[in-house]
Amino acid sequence: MASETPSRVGITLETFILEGMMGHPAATGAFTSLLNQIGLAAKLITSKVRRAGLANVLGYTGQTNVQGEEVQKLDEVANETLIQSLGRRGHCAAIASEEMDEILVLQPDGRARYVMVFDPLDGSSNIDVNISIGTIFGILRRPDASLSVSEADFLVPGKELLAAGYILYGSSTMVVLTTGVASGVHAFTYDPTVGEFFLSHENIRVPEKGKTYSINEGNFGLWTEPVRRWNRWLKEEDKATARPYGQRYVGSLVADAHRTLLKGGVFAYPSDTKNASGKLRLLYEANPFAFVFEAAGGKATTGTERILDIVPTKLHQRVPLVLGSAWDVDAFEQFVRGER
Ligand code: FDP
Repeated sequence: MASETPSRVGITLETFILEGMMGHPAATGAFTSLLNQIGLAAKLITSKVRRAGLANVLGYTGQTNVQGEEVQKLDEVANETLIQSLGRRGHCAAIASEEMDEILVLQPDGRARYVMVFDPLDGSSNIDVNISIGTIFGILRRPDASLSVSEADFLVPGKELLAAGYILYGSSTMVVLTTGVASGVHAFTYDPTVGEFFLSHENIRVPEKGKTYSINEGNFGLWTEPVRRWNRWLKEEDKATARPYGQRYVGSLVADAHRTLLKGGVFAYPSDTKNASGKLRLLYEANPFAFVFEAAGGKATTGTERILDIVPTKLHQRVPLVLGSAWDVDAFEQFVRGER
């Protein structure tokens, strides 16, 4: 009888990475070190996020607190924390951040073979109201490390990602990480009493079909007709397909996508008359999540094209994003094609 792989639940993120459990051929010392630096940044940012509510007590952002220090905006703090953590070991040649207009070179010589993209604090409009926010990241290998690092290193399709994931600052802090389909998607929950992330969700699989949809429905009047028809269809009654679907929308991509990953269903931020190319950013938001969802058996599309196939033309490019259970993403595409 074939023996089952023993569960790793309960091991620390650091052990998981060090033991090479990601199973990726590129998991050299440099790569694992980079992953560990993300774990460190997650600890540092979570400690700041957890104290964010106290900004009201200690001084509003942009003002001076009772100690006479300037209170920095939390997304800037998260950005700087990531830059410092990733710059420390010299494995990351450059970063592209949602917070910065241009790339930032961290290691100009050819020894650093990786670059990283991140959105340091996504869903920032939710900070002031104490609702879940997150950090999104992706790691790419430089096509040619002998050339000087440039924007071109970042303008590659998402299918080239070596690793991607996110940190969710929710009722607990969680790091969700994958190095692709072969290694699967794993989630680590933070225990603040010991200061460690422990493997809590091993090999996450998106349910094949869900029963919730997540979209800013206030944009109904701005959507294209196929998107409106899809939206009306979700609300019709049909036992066979579990409709009407329930509606869930936090307004923080990390929170909405994380729920969709675990429970199934569909998240959508389609293009509309206000955002002709969608609202979300290809490099920092759509690609890392598309990589995670595909590794977990789900799908991610613009409605007409697989997200991970898109060749970016600029760093801050926006893209329509629909991701979730394979059945639900297929249904969206069928509406766009006029097949339903
Ligand atoms: P935010 O504007 O608060 O930073 O990418 C930004 C984002 O949040 C996503 O996290 C979220 O999914 C989306 O925008 C929400 O947009 P709407 O407010 O237009 O629904």
